[in-house]
Amino acid sequence: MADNRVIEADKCFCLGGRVVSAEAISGGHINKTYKLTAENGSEYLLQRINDYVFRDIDGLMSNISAVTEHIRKYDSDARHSLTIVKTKSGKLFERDEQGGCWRVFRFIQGGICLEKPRCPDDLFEGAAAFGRFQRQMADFHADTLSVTIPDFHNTPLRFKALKAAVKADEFSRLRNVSAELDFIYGCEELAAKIAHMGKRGEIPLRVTHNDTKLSNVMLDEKTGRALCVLDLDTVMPGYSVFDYGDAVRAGASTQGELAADASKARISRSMFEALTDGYLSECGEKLTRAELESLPLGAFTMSVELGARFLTDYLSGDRYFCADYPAQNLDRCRTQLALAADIRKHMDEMRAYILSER
Ligand code: GN1
Ligand code: MG
Repeated sequence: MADNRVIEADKCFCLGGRVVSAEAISGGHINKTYKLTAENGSEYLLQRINDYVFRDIDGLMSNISAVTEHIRKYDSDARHSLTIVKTKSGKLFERDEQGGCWRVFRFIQGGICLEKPRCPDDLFEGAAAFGRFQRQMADFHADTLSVTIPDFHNTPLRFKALKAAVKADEFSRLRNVSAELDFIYGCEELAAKIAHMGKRGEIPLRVTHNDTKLSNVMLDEKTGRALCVLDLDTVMPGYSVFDYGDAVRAGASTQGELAADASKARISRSMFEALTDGYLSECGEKLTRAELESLPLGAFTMSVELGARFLTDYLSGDRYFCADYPAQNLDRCRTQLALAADIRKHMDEMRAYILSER
């Protein structure tokens, strides 16, 4: 099935009759998405999965199937979890003649996804959805999941990759980045702490989402309440502090990832509090004391780690994160580092808030 033949999805998938309309949906950077309407009025999301980023599509789809079925044991509302529509031969996805991988989900009615919070309540709801996910998955054996991107949040390895890119300096960009490198290298020990705690078993390996930004949550368009979490491709074994930390990094900053003035990125107190309240209202009781105490460090680590990833990509010629102009990944890096510096200053206060509220 080539992209221009998506209406033929009815040949492979169990849909409500013929496809009568197909519309491309923009937004995602990784997969291609179309909304389909079938003859009987049922609506679906058809996606072509990016098999350059995700090498093990069988493992990825089995993960999503296992996780969504597990969630439905606790909450059978069809709007509260993604539902895979299988192929006519009972498979979770279909491979076309060109090797492209396709899958279908039921379309969730009356939902919206926000790129930015309109108010702190939106962040509360978004974080509550990820907290609920954490709570519902707490009794699921994380080690039965496939690892869809190996070493995704292995911070020490991200530092190693940066050092290799510095050494190679393939594009002679090193001369522009000395301040950024000094900052990142100065964070190395602190940013590796969670990885070490995990290795020593001081925090548990759990089922984590790994891409906990607000736009990956569907909210009810009328009530603004969270319906379900989306983009389950990076669901893998991981640490809750990174899910929380990535949500803070992405959602509670005063600046977006591409700030006009990167040096101005700060943590917003009101956004941080709303996000923390939302997340912990759902899973606070499931987290251990060590996890709760490490949440601010998770936010710091995610900012530094992503800063290091952007810088690595800048030095390596923008191979991973698409760049609209040559220094875009350097600008993205600078925003993350300014945010990391501000989080580091406020970690004690953040910890006090987290612990006093519970
Ligand atoms: C990538 O493409 P998107 O927005 O889903 C990246 C995340 C980063 C994010 C930063 C698989 O996510 O880790 O936090 O960009 N995802 C992958 O914008 O690398
Ligand atoms: Mg994603």
